[in-house]
Amino acid sequence: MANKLLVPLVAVAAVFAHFVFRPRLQFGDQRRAVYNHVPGTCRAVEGVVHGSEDIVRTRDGLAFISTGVRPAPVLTPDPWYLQGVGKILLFDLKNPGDAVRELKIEPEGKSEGLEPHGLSLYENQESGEIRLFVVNHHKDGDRIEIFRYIRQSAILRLIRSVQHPLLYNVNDVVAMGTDSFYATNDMYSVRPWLKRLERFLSPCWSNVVYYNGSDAFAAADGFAFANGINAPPSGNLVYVCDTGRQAVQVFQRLVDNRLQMEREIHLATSVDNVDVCPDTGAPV
Ligand SMILES: [Ca+2]
Repeated sequence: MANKLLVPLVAVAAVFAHFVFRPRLQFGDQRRAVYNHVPGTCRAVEGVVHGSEDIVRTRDGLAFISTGVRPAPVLTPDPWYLQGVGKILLFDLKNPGDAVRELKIEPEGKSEGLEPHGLSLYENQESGEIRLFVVNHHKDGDRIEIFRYIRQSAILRLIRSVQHPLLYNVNDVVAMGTDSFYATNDMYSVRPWLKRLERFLSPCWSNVVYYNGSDAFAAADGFAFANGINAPPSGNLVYVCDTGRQAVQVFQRLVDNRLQMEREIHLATSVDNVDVCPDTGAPV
């Protein structure tokens, strides 16, 4: 009798474990496929002490680097990374032998509490203006900092700081104009223990928010973990990396700036940031 009961109990436990643990297993890359890429000769760039979460570069080869972001509370914090100080660094790809340099932020004092995560550039072809959009996990809440880069003095001058109730767990940003952008909220929960539960159960409550310069709304939702976001120069598509689904999702940008799913590119690995090929506009 006991054996007869054991069989259905094991079957039920197996189904339960499959649905409960699968999202966590996928996110942790335990089923990952490994591909061998040969990008060419690599060397470490001096001056980036605590790693980098994102890098963006101008058409003429200036790379802006975010460093000092702390590990998410759902991960086991590494004491080394907890010592990091938030900075924006600059690396000139035309002078690759040089080390990075830290960019000064104006007005003075605005660099306090900076914990930069995702980055995006907006380059005005006519005026030459370069704007850097920075996801900042400020101690008083997430925000998007919009800086103007002053090339002559290598300064980032703060133009505006965008806070909105819909920007609460921001991971990455893509500039669509001088003051407009899409941003990903990688999770819905804000409290650390709820984040752990959400990461574990993966209920797909993550979303993408559009900010039009004065207000924001959810442009797309239902992501397991919306991470990197980018757009081709044409601006008619938006690419979103869903780390939980291990895929890049391609969206059509509608006239009201909401996003409509066009296709999904499965990559069999936990995708983070996405770049854009400057020649073709394709995600890379
Ligand atoms: Ca990211």
